Amino acid sequence: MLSIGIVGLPNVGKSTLFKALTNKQVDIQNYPFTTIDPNVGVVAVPDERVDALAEFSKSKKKIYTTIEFIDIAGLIKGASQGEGLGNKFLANIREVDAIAHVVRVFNDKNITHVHSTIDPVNDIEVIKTELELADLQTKENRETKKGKELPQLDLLADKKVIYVFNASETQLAEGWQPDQKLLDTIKGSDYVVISSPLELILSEAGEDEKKEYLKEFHIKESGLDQLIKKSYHTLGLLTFLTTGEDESRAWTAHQGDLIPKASRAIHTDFEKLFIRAEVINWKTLLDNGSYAHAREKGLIKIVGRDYVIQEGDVVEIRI
Ligand SMILES: Nc1nc2c(ncn2[C@@H]2O[C@H](COP(=O)(O)OP(=O)(O)OP(=O)(O)O)[C@@H](O)[C@H]2O)c(=O)[nH]1
Ligand SMILES: [Mg+2]
Repeated sequence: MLSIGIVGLPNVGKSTLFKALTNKQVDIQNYPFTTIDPNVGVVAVPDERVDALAEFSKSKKKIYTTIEFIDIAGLIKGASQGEGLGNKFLANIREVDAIAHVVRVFNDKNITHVHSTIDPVNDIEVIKTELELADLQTKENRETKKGKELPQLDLLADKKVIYVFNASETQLAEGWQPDQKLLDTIKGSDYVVISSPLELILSEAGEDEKKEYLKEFHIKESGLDQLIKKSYHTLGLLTFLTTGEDESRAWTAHQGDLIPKASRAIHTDFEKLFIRAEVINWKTLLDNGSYAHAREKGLIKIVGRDYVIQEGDVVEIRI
């Protein structure tokens, strides 16, 4: 399962975002270091293709892909020397696939900022330095344990980062975007601009209500949807699908994966046992009303082991 660790300074809205993403009850307070023990939650990735295919096949079950989010304690300058809560919590995100770095953009004098001023560039540098220092410790620890069989080092600085700029609702409605200095600081990483309290509202709203809010704030999709898309993009992932009477289901693969490798997601033996597959784009299948129609028109491809899986493919694997 894809996992994402949420990091940032204390009191920047990490847990508010986590709660909006996972709908879990967590402690959100207006003081630094509210979160001590990490919060862990799993979210089903909303996917309209699964819904449409389930209807098409009259599937008994719909199964989405999932993402795990881990919300840890805030980090401050000197955490690696034990400042604040130290950085021992970083161990909880050592194995994540990507880091969501929450950066405070909203200005609210009632909410304490540990540096007293809103300075996203500086805040990002502080966190990056702490992650690097934590990596140094990891390396040193390995040196002292030399001779022992150690698994490959999971270094935080090597992980892909998605920046989450937490803006106020007003900034969001006014179309806030990072300025050039900030863009230079994040060096081409993917980013999203959200308002975490608004995300909380969206996560609790019904479908119609949600649409109203999105319109009001001039945003195309919720922060969750944006964050998922950026995560897939950052990590070079794609989604393919299977459908039938039992279930319609989304699966994750890497861009460029050959179909036998991608089919490991369905069953680890499939990579070895794969013979051929029938493949059709989900939309093409739906537009043609039935497998039979699509087949008559020659729209279902029969592919071998050398086929590169594509976003939105509906596959039926023969083993
Ligand atoms: N005005 C405003 N307040 C916010 C926003 N996001 C979070 N807050 C408030 O900021 C405070 C801290 O939010 P949390 O989500 O607990 O922050 P955190 O980053 O998890 O903090 P720690 O766990 O202490 O590191 C709470 O009082 C939130 O209600 C925002 O976008 N605007
Ligand atoms: Mg928190």
